[in-house]
Amino acid sequence: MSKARFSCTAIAALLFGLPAAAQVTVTDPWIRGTVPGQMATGAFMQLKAAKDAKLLEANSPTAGVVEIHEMKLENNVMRMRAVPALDLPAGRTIELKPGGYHVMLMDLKQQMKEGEVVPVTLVIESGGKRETIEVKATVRAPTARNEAMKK
Ligand SMILES: [Cu+2]
Repeated sequence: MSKARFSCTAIAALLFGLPAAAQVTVTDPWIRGTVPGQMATGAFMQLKAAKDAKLLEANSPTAGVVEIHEMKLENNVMRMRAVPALDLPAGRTIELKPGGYHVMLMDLKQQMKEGEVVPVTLVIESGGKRETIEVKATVRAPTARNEAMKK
């Protein structure tokens, strides 16, 4: 009896989310497929935070090194560089997409084959608290663009 009551309390805590989570919604996570021997690729998704938050880092068991990158046109050349964090202002959809921000997966431990689902962990900071979000990213063809662009 007391055990059942404890379970109800535990479920209530889950439902009402204590302590308050950053509530970052991740939409359409995907990874660009690779060819055999390719050592790096990008992961893309849309992020929307309910409260101001930051994407601090990302991890994946499929990659030895994971960084958050931005792409910028410098002297007519597209260059990418690591950024220390990506701001997620409350209520705004931040798009990680080819040619823009992306999660860079390097030192790949496996080929990214189309149709596979790859776990990626995002480390989010909001209001001084850190939390991790588990994302399941679908591998698309090496030539894939954003889903939105196909529609
Ligand atoms: Cu990159």
